[in-house]
Amino acid sequence: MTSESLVFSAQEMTDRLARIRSAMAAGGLDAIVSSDAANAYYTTGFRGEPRTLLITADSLTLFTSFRTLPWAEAQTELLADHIELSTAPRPFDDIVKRLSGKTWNIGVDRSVSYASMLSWQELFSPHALRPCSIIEQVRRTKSPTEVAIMRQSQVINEAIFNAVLPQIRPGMTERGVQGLILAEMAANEDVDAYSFMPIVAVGPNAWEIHHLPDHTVIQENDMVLIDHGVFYRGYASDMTRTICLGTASEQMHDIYNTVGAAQDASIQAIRAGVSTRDIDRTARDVISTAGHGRSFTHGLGHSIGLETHDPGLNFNQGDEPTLLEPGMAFTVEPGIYLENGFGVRTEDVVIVTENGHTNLTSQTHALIERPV
Ligand SMILES: [Mn+2]
Repeated sequence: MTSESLVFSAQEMTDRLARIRSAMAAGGLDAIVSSDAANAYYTTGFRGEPRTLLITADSLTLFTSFRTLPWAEAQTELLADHIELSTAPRPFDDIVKRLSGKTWNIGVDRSVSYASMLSWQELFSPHALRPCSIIEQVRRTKSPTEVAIMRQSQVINEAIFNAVLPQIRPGMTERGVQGLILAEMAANEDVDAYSFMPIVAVGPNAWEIHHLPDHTVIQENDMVLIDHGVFYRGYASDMTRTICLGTASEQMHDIYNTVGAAQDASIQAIRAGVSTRDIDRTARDVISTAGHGRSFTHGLGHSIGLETHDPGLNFNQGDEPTLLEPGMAFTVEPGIYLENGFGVRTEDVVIVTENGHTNLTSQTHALIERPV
C-alpha cells in the first residue's frame, strides 16, 4: 500500500481544497463531480480506481470500491478529517440523493462525453450540470513541493536521454531508437510510465510534429529529433533535443542556432505578469527574422504537470492569452521544420517565479554531433 501523496504536507492538501472551493464559489458552482484521474489525485491523493469525487462547500466525498478502500484510506490520510470515503455501488445515484433543498449548479469534468452528459442530465434533473475546469485551473500554479517533484521528473528523463544517446547508430530505425528509450524507462523503478510515446523523427519526418516512429533508417549525418518524457510521482517531464549522427552541415548549424536563439530569447522574457502570447511572439520574431517564420508551425509550448499537456495555457497567437503567474509550469519548444529536409526542436520545462523563471532542464542546448 503506497502513499506517495504523503510527500505533500497536510497543509498543502487542505490549501488545495480551499482554493478549489473558493474558485467554485466565484464560478457560481455548488458542487463539482469529477472522475478524472489527475483531478482526483490532486484533490485527495488517491491514485486508484474506481473513483468519483463529490466536492461541495462543506464536504468532500471519494466514491471507490470495497476492494480499493485500504489504498484509498492510506493515500488520503492527510485529509482524514476532511474526507468521507464511500463504497456506495452506484455513486451517481448516491450523489443525487444528497442534493436537496435547492436547485444545485454542478460542474462536471470537461472530458465527459456528450452521451454521458445527456444521461446524467436526466438523472440529475432538476439540478443543472455544466462542464468545468476549476480543478485544472487551480492545478496551473504549482507549489514548491510540486516543483521539486517536477524537477526530479525532468532529471530522470534527462538521465534516460543520456543513457540512450551513445547507443544510437546509423543503420538503426526510428522505431529501434524508440525501443531503446522505452527500455531505459522500463528499467527505472522511479518511473511510473512514459508521459507520451517517445517521438523519434529522422530528417524530413520531423515535419510531422508528433511523428510516430516508423522503420525509417538513420543515415550518417542525419538530424534526429528526440522528444520524450516520463511520469514521476504522477508528474510529467518533457524534453526535446535534436542531434546529428555525424557532422552537421552549415545549414543544420544555422537552423539549430536560430531555434536556440528563439528559445533563449523567449525564456529570458518569462516572468510574472507577461502574457503567454508575448512569450510566443518573442520566439516567433527571432525565427521570422531569420526567414523561417512559416516553418514554425505550432505554439511555443504547453502547460505541464499532472498531465503532459495540462489544460490551461495557450501560446498560439490566435488563442486567448494568459498573464503568467508564479508557479505556472510550461514547456518552451520552438522548432523549424524544412519540408523536404530536416527539423529542429529544442524543448525545456520552465517555472514562472516572482522575478523571472527557473529552467528545470539542465541538458545542454549545444548541438550534439556524434561522429560515427
Ligand atoms: Mn512538449
